[in-house]
Amino acid sequence: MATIFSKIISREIPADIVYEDEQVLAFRDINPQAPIHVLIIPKKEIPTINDIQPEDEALVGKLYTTAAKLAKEWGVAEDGYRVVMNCNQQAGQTVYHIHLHMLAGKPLGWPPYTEVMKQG
Ligand code: DGP
Repeated sequence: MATIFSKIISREIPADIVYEDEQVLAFRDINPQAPIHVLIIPKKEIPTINDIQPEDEALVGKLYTTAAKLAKEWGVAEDGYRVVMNCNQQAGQTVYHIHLHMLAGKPLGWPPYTEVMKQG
């Protein structure tokens, strides 16, 4: 089912897009929890982690390689960064189009959910 992220992919609604190729799109989160907070999404509509199929494995892997590529470009790869993907309501998923949160630019603390998931 189409979500707001489909409308970002199709440019029906604006977003601060930082990377795009044929398979993935990355844009800044509208409610950033860190100096760098981007969402990396597949262009293919996959609602949750539970819906990822074996044929999607390379595509999902690409979300991670895209995060690493951006981290290197932005100079945060060595200091470190966090990637998180929420699944369903108890994890705080609000948009049902899988997305990798990439957070960087400050100490993120531990456990991770104190920063990232308190909204949920
Ligand atoms: P999650 O809770 O894991 O489903 O994260 C959804 C994230 O999506 C949340 O951090 C806010 C962000 N978000 C929701 N709507 C929009 C939007 O229209 N534009 C942008 N850039 N981000 C959005």
